[in-house]
Amino acid sequence: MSPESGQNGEGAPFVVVANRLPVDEVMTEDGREWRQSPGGLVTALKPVLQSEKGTWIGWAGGDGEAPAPFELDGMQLSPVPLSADELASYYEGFSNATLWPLYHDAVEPPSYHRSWWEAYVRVNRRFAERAAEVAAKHAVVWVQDYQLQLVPAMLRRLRPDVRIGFFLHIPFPPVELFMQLPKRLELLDGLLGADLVGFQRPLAAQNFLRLTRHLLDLKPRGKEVEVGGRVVRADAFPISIDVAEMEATAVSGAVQRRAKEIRAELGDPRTLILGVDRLDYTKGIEQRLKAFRELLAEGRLRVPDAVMVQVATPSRERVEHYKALRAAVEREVGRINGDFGRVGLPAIHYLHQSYSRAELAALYLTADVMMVTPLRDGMNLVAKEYVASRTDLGGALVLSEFAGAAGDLRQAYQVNPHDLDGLKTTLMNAINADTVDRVRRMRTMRRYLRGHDVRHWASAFLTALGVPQAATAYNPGNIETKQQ
Ligand code: GDG
Repeated sequence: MSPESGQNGEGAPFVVVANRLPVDEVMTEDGREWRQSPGGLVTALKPVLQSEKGTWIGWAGGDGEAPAPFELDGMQLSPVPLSADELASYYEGFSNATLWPLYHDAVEPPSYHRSWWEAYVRVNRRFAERAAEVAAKHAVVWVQDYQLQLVPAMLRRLRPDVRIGFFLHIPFPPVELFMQLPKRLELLDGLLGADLVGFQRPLAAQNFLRLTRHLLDLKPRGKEVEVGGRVVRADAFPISIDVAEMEATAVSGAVQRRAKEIRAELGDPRTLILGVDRLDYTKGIEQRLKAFRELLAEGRLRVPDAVMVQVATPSRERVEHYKALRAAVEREVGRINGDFGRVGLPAIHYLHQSYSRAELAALYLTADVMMVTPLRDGMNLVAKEYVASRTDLGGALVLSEFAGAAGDLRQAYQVNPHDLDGLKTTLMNAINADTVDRVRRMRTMRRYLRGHDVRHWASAFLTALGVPQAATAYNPGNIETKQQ
């Protein structure tokens, strides 16, 4: 066993296993150093990692050899290597061109290749073996997301003493779709290695339990199913964001000033419509653009009164469907600006770039209407960030009913993004809503979010997994839930 080994009473009592480590390597004057990457997951897990001296296992970026284990801000980080071939087959291939489309209602056709599957098994085994090495006796291991669905069963075979949780950040498909997978039995078996399988929405947990009946003839009861003499529990734990951090960013003087500046730079429009997404075919960017174009064509919206900003963060650029999506979106943006823009006054500002958290917050603050229109989305954190940033109770959220977030943000202007006329009407309703209605909706959603932030999510999951320390690490009494 390696020096990291915990089987003899040393090692980590709490282990997170995720495709990515929560760090980025940056160049500084003194050379390279690691910085914590932004994002809710690390914010949520850090308190337990710190208080439990826990270890996070994941890929550190880059191909070839992985860096040696290191510590960052009280978190032990254990990098797993991925070769260039594995990045293409395990990550871009099986994870992002097979599982990702299939789990999102097959909105693009999934591709099946045996070599991708072989790489997926190999990489999952590597992660499971590392977890088996670093986990202390009776440790709690929390595995994250669709890239690592085989890890729970692999780890259980290596270390039957540990408690295993798994959380799926994306939707879990209905039985009929899952059945397409050539390796459906192996994947289901992988997940059933966990003691607790967490999903974003209750429907996903139900899909999973139904699948155990359909494929394995098991007899799920309520939220539990017995398999091999063990009980596996499946339940919903809707993820959230660091609400306090988002609020603090939004109220800072610099962000407030930047929000005004952006508005002025856009020509002080009466209505500013915003979209912020990874450039992904699940996000419904094309539907949103089409709705905007038709409203301009019908004269229901006019440039420069109304302006749209679409941030489309570069994503998975080597995967074919993503290349095709980029071409389609850019063609549509070009068409809209060609038809409706004026010199110095484009109808839509399209930004295929990554921005700082502060710049995103400034955009949220100045947007009159935020459009979040995915065709299918596990949760959608952008919707929650927009609501959290609006401490002024301004703005309106148009939200697809196919985003997990629709179950939490019920007062949003909800919409079926496939129904173009409905999308246009809802967008106009959001634009023209009276202030009293908009404020009432925003206040209710903000109140909900404040009581359900990302720490609440982690604490709920770990408590259900039977980790009593979770409650102490989060000290919920200290989390501010003041109403606003
Ligand atoms: C998956 C599931 C689920 C975006 N552009 C920039 C930037 N972002 C940030 C957003 C937000 C995050 O990325 C995107 O999160 P989403 O939830 O919206 O979507 P996915 O990336 O698809 O996430 C999703 C999530 O996992 C968590 O479980 O909600 O359903 O698909 O935080 O703000 N951040 C910065 N610059 C950008 O340009 N800094």
